[in-house]
Amino acid sequence: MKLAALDILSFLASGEWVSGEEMARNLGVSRAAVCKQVKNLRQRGYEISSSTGKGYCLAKKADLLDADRIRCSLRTAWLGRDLQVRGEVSSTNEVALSRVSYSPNGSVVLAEIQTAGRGRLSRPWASPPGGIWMSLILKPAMPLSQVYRINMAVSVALCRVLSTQFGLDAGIKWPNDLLVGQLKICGILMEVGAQVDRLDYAVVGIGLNVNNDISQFPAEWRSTTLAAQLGHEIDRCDLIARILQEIEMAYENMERKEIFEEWRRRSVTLNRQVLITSATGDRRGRAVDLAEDGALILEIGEKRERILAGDCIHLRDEQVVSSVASAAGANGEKR
Ligand code: BT5
Repeated sequence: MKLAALDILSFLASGEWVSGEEMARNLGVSRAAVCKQVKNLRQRGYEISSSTGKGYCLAKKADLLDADRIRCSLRTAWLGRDLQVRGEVSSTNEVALSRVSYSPNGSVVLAEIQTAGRGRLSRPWASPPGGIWMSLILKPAMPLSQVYRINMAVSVALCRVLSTQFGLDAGIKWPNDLLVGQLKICGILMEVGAQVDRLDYAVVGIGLNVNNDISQFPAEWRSTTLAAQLGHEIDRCDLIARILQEIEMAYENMERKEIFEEWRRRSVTLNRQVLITSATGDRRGRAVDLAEDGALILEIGEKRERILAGDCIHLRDEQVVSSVASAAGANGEKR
């Protein structure tokens, strides 16, 4: 058998002392092979203590993205089974797009740092170390017109993780930002390829602030991180595995009405006064409903309008009383 670092890691994951001899015996390899993989793990940043008589102990789980550690916790059938972890890339979406033609459905690209992380409309996405910057390659057999279902499934899945795993009051700001309170913790960027009306692929980029430093982010971004919300750092490898599991579940049910209903229920945009900016101009009104195809139903005076795409700014009540859209640009709860 060829020994992999993952085999050793699964023994050490408990944080208990494990003897080299025990690992070697269980894995059917030599002590020297165990030693070599321990060295390999140390080079990857794991702090592994060793003691004569006791063996090895994973001293502290390093906050490093590691494909093997993610695989140790991964419970999915297909999502993330093809997993790439990179150090520094321009953008994981860009890497995923360059691999899309030969990658299987469910492939995932992750990076510690993005130097040119992007949001919608080519806006920048700040991606220092410590966050989860991840792109999923999905190839569903569906018409292009149904692509909004992927958006809904992914944002619902992420929201479930934040609320059930961490007890956070997370909500979805239309169309698919995740907020905790009024602060942006996560953004999603979907880039698709299609032929006529048939979807070839969707690359879904997820940017989740976890342990990363946001002190240098402009205040108007109104951002937060999981660590700031919880008061302690989070093991990103376990979290990635959990997120992929929730996404796989929601994705497999994305044609069901329940996903839409949950997306609607988790909306923090519904019933708010909003300013929508889009290529066709600005609209200001009350978000009175969300339609099954993801459209925002805006009530403007006596009229109702369906908004399919655009940027959404939540307005504070005093801005509703006062007038003009310019106030929203400067002082609106921008995210
Ligand atoms: C988004 O765009 O929210 C989608 C962000 C998707 C990022 C992921 S990371 C993995 C993958 N690879 C990529 O290159 N991208 C995806 P949008 O709604 O346009 O929001 C962008 C705006 O959010 C910026 O203009 C800033 O105001 C703000 N922002 C930038 N970085 C942020 C961060 N780390 N946390 C919170 N807000 C941020």
